[in-house]
Amino acid sequence: MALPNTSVITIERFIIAQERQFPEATGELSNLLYDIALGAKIIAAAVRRAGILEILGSAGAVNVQGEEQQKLDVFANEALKNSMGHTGRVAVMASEEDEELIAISEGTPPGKYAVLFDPLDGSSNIDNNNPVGTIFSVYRRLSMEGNGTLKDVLQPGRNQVAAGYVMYGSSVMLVYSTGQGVHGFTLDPTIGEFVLSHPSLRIPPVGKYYSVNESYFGRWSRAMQRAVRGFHGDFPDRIPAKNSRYIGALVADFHRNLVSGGIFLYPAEQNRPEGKLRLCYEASPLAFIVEQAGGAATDGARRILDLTPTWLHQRTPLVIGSKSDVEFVAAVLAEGDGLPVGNRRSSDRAG
Ligand code: FDP
Repeated sequence: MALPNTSVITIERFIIAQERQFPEATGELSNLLYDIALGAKIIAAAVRRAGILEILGSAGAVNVQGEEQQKLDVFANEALKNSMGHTGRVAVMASEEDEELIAISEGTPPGKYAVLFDPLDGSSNIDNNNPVGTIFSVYRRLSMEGNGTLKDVLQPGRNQVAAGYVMYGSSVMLVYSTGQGVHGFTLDPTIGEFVLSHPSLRIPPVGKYYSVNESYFGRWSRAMQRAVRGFHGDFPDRIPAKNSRYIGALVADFHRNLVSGGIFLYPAEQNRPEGKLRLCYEASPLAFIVEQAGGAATDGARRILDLTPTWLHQRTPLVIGSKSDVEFVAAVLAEGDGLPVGNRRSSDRAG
């Protein structure tokens, strides 16, 4: 039997090595990232049990310890709050699951970071055993003392000092950036550690895939319809045709496109004029990651990282992924709604 490699680079070792490049660093951010990794492991363990709990659920919504089963997104939210709230590294938190700001635990001295998170993104996938994720975003606080305030969390995405996501898929991966490239770690369940598996990720400039919920096609602007027709191969002189992939879980769709090259879109549509995704919890952190990997993210026109949120749960249209693909969408949208949707290929017309 082959023995495991004893020189693996764990996330802790990697974070510490990165920190050493900055002699002025206090280690607080490193520890905060490690707190988040711990929260992710706790969530990962619960996600793995979710399928079986669902099956055993017919015996009643009570687990083996006789405790009432908690919904997984509520559990994930609590796990992250608990992994960060008592450490003295955080001044304030905000979660997609909470209407208001989350104050740090009483008796804990406030730290210098503000953390925002979407604890379980794509949670509707849980029932089908499909991947889900956690997304997080870290800012240095702006307020000077006491507990953090709204001003600390409503910062433009370009101010992030770190961002990342965890994907609970066939394996569990944590991908993060502190502004020095994007690095991916895979949870080795045998040792319970995230180990470096994808150092210095770069997204290809032109992607293989496009990911969008096309059932909304008829509710998009004509310009957006034209852009997506470009991905079908309707404008080969402007953009090569792509393959379609849509899981419907942002982290999983984003991760595939980051690694293999591609573009994810969640445009505005008639029923959701501001799109669906949240600027603070989804768009901004993933925009930080994608830019660090050489890609781009816009709301169709404006760079996501330049948008300053005015409230915690603000939504935004999102176009994110390989740089030239994102630029193609921006160029087509800039042409406006006046042009016809597209030149349908003769093969389409015949049908
Ligand atoms: P979900 O509603 O399952 O939580 O942010 C929410 C999100 O999933 C994203 O993960 C996903 O990309 C998107 O919504 C899917 O929305 P549609 O079902 O409208 O395509």
